[in-house]
Amino acid sequence: MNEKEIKRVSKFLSFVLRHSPETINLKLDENGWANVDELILQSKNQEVKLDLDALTIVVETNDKKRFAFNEDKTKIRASQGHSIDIELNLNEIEPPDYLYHGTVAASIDSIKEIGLQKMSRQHVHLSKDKETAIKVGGRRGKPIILIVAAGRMQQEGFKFYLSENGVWLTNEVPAKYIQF
Ligand code: HQG
Repeated sequence: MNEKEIKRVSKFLSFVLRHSPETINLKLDENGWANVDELILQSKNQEVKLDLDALTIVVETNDKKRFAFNEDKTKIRASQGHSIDIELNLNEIEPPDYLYHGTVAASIDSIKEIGLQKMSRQHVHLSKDKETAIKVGGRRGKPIILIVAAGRMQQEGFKFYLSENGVWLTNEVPAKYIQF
């Protein structure tokens, strides 16, 4: 598989495993796992060609490690980024003092007013370094990097989680913890 094919499969998996499994009549369990055989079968009439080899390549080589298998490779799920309501069973964990969020100018006024919100996802996504945040913000235009006082938030009762692929997650970030 070349880069382009890997990206296509990754995009397709993001769509069905994070947002819209019903599009291909796929059922996810309450923890977001899809049965691998069922996923392959239900993808037969789609434009991407899915088999166990393709899934393995995407799980292993994907730059962000967006997807993970269970131990015996019978199930697959997205490690974060869902808009559908699933329980990832993330453990609460102490964040570093500062985390970063990449966004764009058009969102700044609203963020100043109501803080960072989950929008359509299950969590607010934060990055451990500025470089990653620049990439995340850069998906939408010229990136603006916000610095989040995560350590102080946690001390004041907010919960933090770390997804399997290293994305920091929380439920909201009130504006007073954000350095603009
Ligand atoms: C913005 C990618 C107005 C927020 C990335 C962002 C990430 C507000 C957008 C993951 C707001 C939501 C998530 C407020 C937040 N008013 N705008 N109060 N609060 N926003 O895509 O963080 O490639 O849901 O700044 O790497 O951009 O998909 O979140 O611009 O980890 O694996 O609302 O998606 O990962 O956008 O990205 P998103 P995000 P994948």
